[in-house]
Amino acid sequence: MRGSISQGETSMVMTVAETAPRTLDGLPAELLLDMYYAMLRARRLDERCWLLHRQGKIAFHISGMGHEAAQIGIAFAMRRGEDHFLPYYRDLAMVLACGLTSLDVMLGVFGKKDDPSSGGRQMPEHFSLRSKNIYSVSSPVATQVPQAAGVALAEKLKGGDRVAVTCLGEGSTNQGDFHEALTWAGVHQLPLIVVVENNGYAISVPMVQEMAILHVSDRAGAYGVRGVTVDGLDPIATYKAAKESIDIARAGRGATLFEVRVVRLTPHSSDDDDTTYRSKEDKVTLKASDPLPKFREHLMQAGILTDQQDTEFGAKAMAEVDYAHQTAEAAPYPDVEWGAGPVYAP
Ligand SMILES: Cc1ncc(C[n+]2csc(CCOP(=O)(O)OP(=O)(O)O)c2C)c(N)n1
Ligand SMILES: [Mg+2]
Repeated sequence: MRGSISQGETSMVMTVAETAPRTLDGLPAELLLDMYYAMLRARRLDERCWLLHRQGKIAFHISGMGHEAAQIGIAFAMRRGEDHFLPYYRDLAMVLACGLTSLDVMLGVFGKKDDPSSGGRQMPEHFSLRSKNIYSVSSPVATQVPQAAGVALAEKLKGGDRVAVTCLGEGSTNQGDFHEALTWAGVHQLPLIVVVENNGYAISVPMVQEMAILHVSDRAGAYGVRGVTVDGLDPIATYKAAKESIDIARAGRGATLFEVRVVRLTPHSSDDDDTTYRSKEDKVTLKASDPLPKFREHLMQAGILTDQQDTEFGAKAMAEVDYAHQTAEAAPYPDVEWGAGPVYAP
């Protein structure tokens, strides 16, 4: 497709890419396209994991669908691979953006020997990658929050300028670990961002039965840290708010309790049946909240993403997922003795 200048005047012909706006909402088009691709890639990998589970090829999967906009907004505001990141099980898009490859994730999902997170010892979605400062997920929820406070305190004592970012669900904020960590974050003004991915459910328990406040971030004042709530379905708003919080932490001005309002588009895990506690109407509303098509539409309307580019992105993401799936499926399992060994010690 060409601009309005006659095609004969080749020296003056401009492509759509050249005439397309180079910024949107104050952010460069290249950044926004990278963010969109990162969301798309995570979604395709996530969908493949569900298929593999339904085919009986993998034992378990926890999905991040509906959380991608929030996770990518935050990840892109970090110094990815350098800042400390202590994820939770739903952070697929974020660990991919911070340095795990699709193949790394698939090796973990299949429990194969070359899984970089644990050599097949941990459950799927117990991500880690030492070389990119991604710390191992532990199954007991919220344990990563005091660990992140400890990492942030160590960074501060060493005089470094890296921040620690950790994520958990809103239901998990009722664990004692969360309160202990936030208390430390306030007392020591730690370079820490505690991200609460609030999807309104803790497995089958709705938020009204989890806490008697509207926003998790309302708790921030009690710890002496900043509290922020952002629309986590909007990657641009999340990116901007995360950047501000990270800049403040990096400058030594303290921690933020950073709540993103998201949706969980799937059941809690591959072992859950959400039709027992979510209505059909609820599911329809959920689908309409999906952040991926919303962001695609936003970029297309602004002339930043074209149909052709979207098709290319889709094909690229599928090729990566196909490769990761096929390679991981064919890869060897660990020896039984190795698989039964500890996670942290070799
Ligand atoms: C200490 C502990 N208690 C209970 C569980 C079982 N469990 C796993 S996930 C989960 C729900 C967590 O909900 P939320 O924090 O809102 O995160 P979401 O799954 O919605 O992202 C529970 C209760 C656990 N893993 N650890
Ligand atoms: Mg939740």
